[in-house]
Amino acid sequence: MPTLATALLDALEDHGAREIFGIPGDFVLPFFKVIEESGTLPYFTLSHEPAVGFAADAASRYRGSIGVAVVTYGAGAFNLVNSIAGAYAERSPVVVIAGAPGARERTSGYLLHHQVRTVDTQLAVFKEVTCDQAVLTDPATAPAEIARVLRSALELSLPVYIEFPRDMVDAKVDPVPKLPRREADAGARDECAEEILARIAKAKSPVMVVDVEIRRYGVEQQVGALARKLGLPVVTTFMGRGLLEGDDDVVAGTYLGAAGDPDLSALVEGADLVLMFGVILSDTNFALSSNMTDPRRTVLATGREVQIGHHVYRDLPLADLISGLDAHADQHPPRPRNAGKGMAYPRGLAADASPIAPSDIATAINDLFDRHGKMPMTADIGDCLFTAMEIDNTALAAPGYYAGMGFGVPAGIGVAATGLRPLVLVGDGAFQMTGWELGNCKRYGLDPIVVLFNNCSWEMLRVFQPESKFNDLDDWHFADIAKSIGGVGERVTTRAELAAALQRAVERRGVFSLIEVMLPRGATSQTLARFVTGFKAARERMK
Ligand code: TPP
Repeated sequence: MPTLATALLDALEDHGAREIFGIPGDFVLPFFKVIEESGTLPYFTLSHEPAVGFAADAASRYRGSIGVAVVTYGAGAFNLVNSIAGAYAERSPVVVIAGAPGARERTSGYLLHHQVRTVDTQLAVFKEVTCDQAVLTDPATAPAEIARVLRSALELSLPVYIEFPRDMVDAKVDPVPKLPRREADAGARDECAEEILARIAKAKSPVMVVDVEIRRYGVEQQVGALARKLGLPVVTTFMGRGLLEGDDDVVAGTYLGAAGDPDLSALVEGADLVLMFGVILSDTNFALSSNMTDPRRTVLATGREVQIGHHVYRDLPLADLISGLDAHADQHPPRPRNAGKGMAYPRGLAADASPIAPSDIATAINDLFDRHGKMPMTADIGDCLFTAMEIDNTALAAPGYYAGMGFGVPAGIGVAATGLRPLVLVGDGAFQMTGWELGNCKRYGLDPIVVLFNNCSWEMLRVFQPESKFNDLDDWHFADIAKSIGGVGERVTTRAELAAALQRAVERRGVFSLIEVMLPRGATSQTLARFVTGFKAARERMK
């Protein structure tokens, strides 16, 4: 009979986990020992729990499977809450495994260190930011509980919480079963697919809008193929940027409403039918839009539901819907192909002695991709994410909806842990929060390339409130610190230096590269400038 610790690790692997991120503490030390000694999954320890959550989230996004974050009771777990909140908001199935006191300790009469109000305060908090929870206090029921929460994580693509009391690690248990995926009712799936196809057949200018759930549910390729079959143009949302990389024949670009390419916005806003697949109906995706919530022209498939006009098909997973549409599509005459005109991204940076503007970074990266091939990316929230919209469509993990700072660097470490080499975009404010996690790259031989937008400013806030002096930050000379934490740092101030530093970084393997790009305060990418103008105009209209 396996122990609960080994059964849990085997179950994580069975359900698609490929690595573990964590920080130990006494309540989780016995489990960490098993993690290390069993060798079931490789583990990566980081410096601060928010980064553990971001790394697990990004690894999950890139793998299209569960991510794992292991932390200690209380002080560790509460440090993780914000990252898991972000994972919940952005539909990322991170499995939180939190240590906890054993049964005897719970009734000792003492307050336990790391305890807040009651012993179960931690569970209560995580109930708000996870979709299912299990507290492993009974060896007889623990395997079934683990199986249930892991299925929930995969079915709902949301974080789950497993509380692992430290006295349970060696309990003998049965292996954890893998529960079958619950599929859609075939009748509902077919009826829904037929209804949508009939609407497409009647529409004059239909368009498909896709967002992160198509990756979370592993149907990205199928959605691309369906769009091709139906002759529909596809746009990604802001949050969904990076989806369908390589499907340039169907992807017209990223829809940014008033902040984006006017032709692309007209394609979406002028459509008489908008098929939204896996879309988060958020303000960051659609605040600058005029009519994206009009039920008369929208079909919205999200969160295992499909809303058509004013009615809803419940419990209809996206994967079933897409396969239903594919199966029935042949009965409808194909439309003439309309893929939009595609996006043109800036190229050919003049490598001269001019100061660097944010959009120059996009140009330099596009040039780099032309020479060396595309790289996967992570980005933080800040102008760096808006600049990412000017870079070729390449895989991207970023907090485009939850917009929590500090994601970029640890997410890059999470992606590097999956075996890819990411390019990380981050602002100096966000780097101050989690940039030091780069010091963990050396131990694991990870070599992300980090492009740090140093404008000595919280520029995203300045654009909305230029009069406030609190948006001024000091110059921390980040590149100077890279060497002492095991990487190579370069500070660049001209376009020529930027292009050369990127080239050197891509050729340098085995250590992280930090390119600190000095930008004047007040300079933003063209995309952010348009976003701010559009946002302010929208706010005026709401008054
Ligand atoms: N705290 C968190 C965790 N997340 C946030 N989004 C904010 C605060 C509010 N906020 C949004 S953007 C921003 C702040 C403080 C400034 C970001 O600064 P920086 O990373 O330097 O990027 P820049 O805006 O200069 O491009």
